[in-house]
Amino acid sequence: MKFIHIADVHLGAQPDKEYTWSQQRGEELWDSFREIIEKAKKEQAELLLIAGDLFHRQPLKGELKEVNYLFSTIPHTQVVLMVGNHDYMKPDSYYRDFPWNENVTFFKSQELKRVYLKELQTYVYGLSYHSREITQPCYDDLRPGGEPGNHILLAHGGDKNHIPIQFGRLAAAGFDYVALGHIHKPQILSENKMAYAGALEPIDQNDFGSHGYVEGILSAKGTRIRFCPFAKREYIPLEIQTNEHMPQSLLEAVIRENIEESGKEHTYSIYLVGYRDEKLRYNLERVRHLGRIVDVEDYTEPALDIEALRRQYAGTVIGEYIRHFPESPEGTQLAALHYGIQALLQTKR
Ligand SMILES: [Mn+2]
Repeated sequence: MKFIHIADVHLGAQPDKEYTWSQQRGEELWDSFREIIEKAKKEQAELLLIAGDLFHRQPLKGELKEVNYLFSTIPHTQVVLMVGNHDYMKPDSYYRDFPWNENVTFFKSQELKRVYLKELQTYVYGLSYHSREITQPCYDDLRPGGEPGNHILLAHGGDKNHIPIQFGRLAAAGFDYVALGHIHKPQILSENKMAYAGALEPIDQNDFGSHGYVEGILSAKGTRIRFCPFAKREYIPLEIQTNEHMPQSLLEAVIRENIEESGKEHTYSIYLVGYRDEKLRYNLERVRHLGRIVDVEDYTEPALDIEALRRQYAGTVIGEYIRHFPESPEGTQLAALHYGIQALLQTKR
């Protein structure tokens, strides 16, 4: 049996608020979800597992209708859905009595339940969040039943306030697969047994790295899973090494080049590290306009004018210190010279 496991789609989120592309990014979350449905159809996945936080907040009725319509376009795929801490089931939530399409199984209760998907000879275990936080470790003592067939756990959480999980114990519980949601970074926690699919698309600037879904096959030989990158964009931290011979224009050229190389579609946080000309302060506002940039931080230090210091402090401890370095030091020697002089100047003060 072929399955697709997704989580944390966060429909309704508006990533990168205050940036010009924010609204478009919100649309992209929907596009990606639609494309996953297409994928399930094309790949003839028999099971689509959605491990919570499909929505970023309470879904509107129209949004549930849209999602349900999409599910109806894959009638040969069984969809199993739970809600997470973001879209948790409020007393007046539209989730409560929404009439799902017949290929959709929805975990309504906060108590752990088990459903049997007859055509797939598969039991799926799960619950839904009825509050923003659940601090009880609901999954730790869970064991699959002994009936023949596949036994899958669909779960959301894994931190202190969202169902803490003892991962080693859960991996050994005996499930054929544990499909996890909540942590946005995709990670296979137990080979072919247990994984966070991660957010389908990265949602905020700390969701670094590749995002997508988990694809798996359950057979008599056991379970096989792999992570498939799928997201349209990534958040990339970009460290730019500066030096005192790098004026603003050159800095901008270097950043532009880096962005072109890694992909203009991605969203960047830029960190400037190294030395800069003593008199220069980089214009970070200009840097912000070089691409999809959400953060620029300047950690550069002014390069000292060694020649001037050598003259000024001739015959003193500082002059002596400088004398021990070659004429034009590089790399660690240069760093040692700078840190040393700065320390000595500080002591002097
Ligand atoms: Mn969550």
